[in-house]
Amino acid sequence: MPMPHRTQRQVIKRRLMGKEGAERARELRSILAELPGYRNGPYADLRKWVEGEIEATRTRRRVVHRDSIAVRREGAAQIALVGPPNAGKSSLLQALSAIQIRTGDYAFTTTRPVAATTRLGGVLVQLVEIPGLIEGAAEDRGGGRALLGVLRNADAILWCHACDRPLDEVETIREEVAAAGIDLPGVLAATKCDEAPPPRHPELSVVPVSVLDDASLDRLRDELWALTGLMRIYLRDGGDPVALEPPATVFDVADSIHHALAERCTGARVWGPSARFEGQRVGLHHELQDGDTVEVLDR
Ligand SMILES: Nc1nc2c(ncn2[C@@H]2O[C@H](COP(=O)(O)OP(=O)(O)OP(=O)(O)O)[C@@H](O)[C@H]2O)c(=O)[nH]1
Ligand SMILES: [Mg+2]
Repeated sequence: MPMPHRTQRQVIKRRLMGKEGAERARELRSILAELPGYRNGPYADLRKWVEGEIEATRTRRRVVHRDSIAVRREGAAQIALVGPPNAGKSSLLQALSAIQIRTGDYAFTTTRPVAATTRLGGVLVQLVEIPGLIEGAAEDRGGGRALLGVLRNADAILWCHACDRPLDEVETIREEVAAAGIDLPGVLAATKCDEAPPPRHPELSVVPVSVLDDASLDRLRDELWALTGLMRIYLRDGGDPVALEPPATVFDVADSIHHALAERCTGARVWGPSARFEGQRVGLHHELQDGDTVEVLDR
């Protein structure tokens, strides 16, 4: 038995208090997932309101704040590479994308955020190296505020830590990021793992990686995809998959291709994890899973 919708609205507002950007969008999505799926009445209105808020949050996130360094968003998600100087951030960025960027065996080779897109299982995702975060960054040391401003707009963080360095170095930076009120999902890339064994981390899952080892880079790609929290839906007629935020239905897939298709769509045939059998005929509101293949049916 769901709680009265008025109480529910207050609870929702309280949950959103003080949350902005990616964090707010995440909270809104989990609220949406918890709401009962009534089509009419006050609960349907509440759903509509939450959906509107998700859209508004998304738009706000694309507008870069004035005192931050602008990074134009591209692709289905944005993942920031954050770590101490010389941790191998630029080298990773280069290994995962097609860009040429300066790397160097000294600190602060990179002075401004550098963005590049990478393809993760057919979906474009943007990676951004956030350079030069140092102790005191949250109080604007080393121009930290502008850099943290860029980081605030990201969807997730790849913490970069060289295996041959003490873990404290990356922890100091994690503290600065936390002090700035930024709380994003993340994993730890244990870089230069050809030089020293990877560390354990009490909270973060650790991905050992070396730019000299392609297999380690492939594993990192898988972790990065998981970090986006998105799902890939393949289309029966081929081409790149579409990336959607879960939970996503057949309707959402049709809508992401074309609004007009969503209006005409009557359901789909589905192959993959969400199908009970190959080519199962499902309705508009069938919930899809990462890796499904869909043939949208229309009138
Ligand atoms: N052995 C080894 N060396 C690496 C690896 N990745 C990076 N390096 C070296 O580490 C040094 C620093 O690499 P960068 O990619 O410039 O590091 P960064 O984190 O971008 O550094 P800043 O921009 O100065 O903060 C360079 O000399 C790289 O060649 C790796 O996987 N293995
Ligand atoms: Mg660099």
